[in-house]
Amino acid sequence: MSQSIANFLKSAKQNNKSLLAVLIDPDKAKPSHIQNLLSPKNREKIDLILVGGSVLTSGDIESTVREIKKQSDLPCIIFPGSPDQISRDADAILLLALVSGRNPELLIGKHVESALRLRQSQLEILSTAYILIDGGKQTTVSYISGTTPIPADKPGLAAMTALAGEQLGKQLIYMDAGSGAKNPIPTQMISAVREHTTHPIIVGGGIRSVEGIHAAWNAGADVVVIGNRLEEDPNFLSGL
Ligand code: 1GP
Repeated sequence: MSQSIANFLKSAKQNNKSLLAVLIDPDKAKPSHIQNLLSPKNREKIDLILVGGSVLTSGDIESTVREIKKQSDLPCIIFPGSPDQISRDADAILLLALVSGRNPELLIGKHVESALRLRQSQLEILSTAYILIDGGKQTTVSYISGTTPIPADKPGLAAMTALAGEQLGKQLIYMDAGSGAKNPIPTQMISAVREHTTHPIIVGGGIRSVEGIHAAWNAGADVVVIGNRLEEDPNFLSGL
């Protein structure tokens, strides 16, 4: 794609266009599976592809990105669970600072480890304030990160955290209930964050219905991320 992902997000925002992202987990990403997720009908509805996982057991990021690129020309953004999840074939990477947590490794330590490799990759870097919200059960990301998510009934805390992220210079806000969350992020919380930042807001975790996608968009999300639900039913987006 010729324009940068940052500009793509900015112009979608200016044109009030809500975006849909699909999360592809390299552990589950056989070529046939990617083909199902990125069927021509789904590609009409999908604006962005995120790829990555909190922990990879069998999959690898390089071959997954290559396969995604073989099958579609949608923008492909790495959503890394660790510093080794870098592929120069992707279009960009979310450089996540886990600002809802107080784990220094995920605020600066891992970033130092990956700084040189990232520069060499020449990937577009999207500096992101990553905010975990309690989704009703412990998710892999909260367990692995050793951090406590923000309680779902504290919208003010989420808003202050997002604002602090913006003041620290982050370009994007990612509010995540974690993959497979029992409950999606409450719309009141998305709205509270929306009131405090003009930066693009990505929302994901536990969204399992088309109504849930619209609810998050209407509350102020610029990008909604769907992972598990589309894996279970590749036709899920037909109702969107
Ligand atoms: C997790 O937002 C993503 O970061 C996707 O979550 O798999 O629950 O849709 P789900």
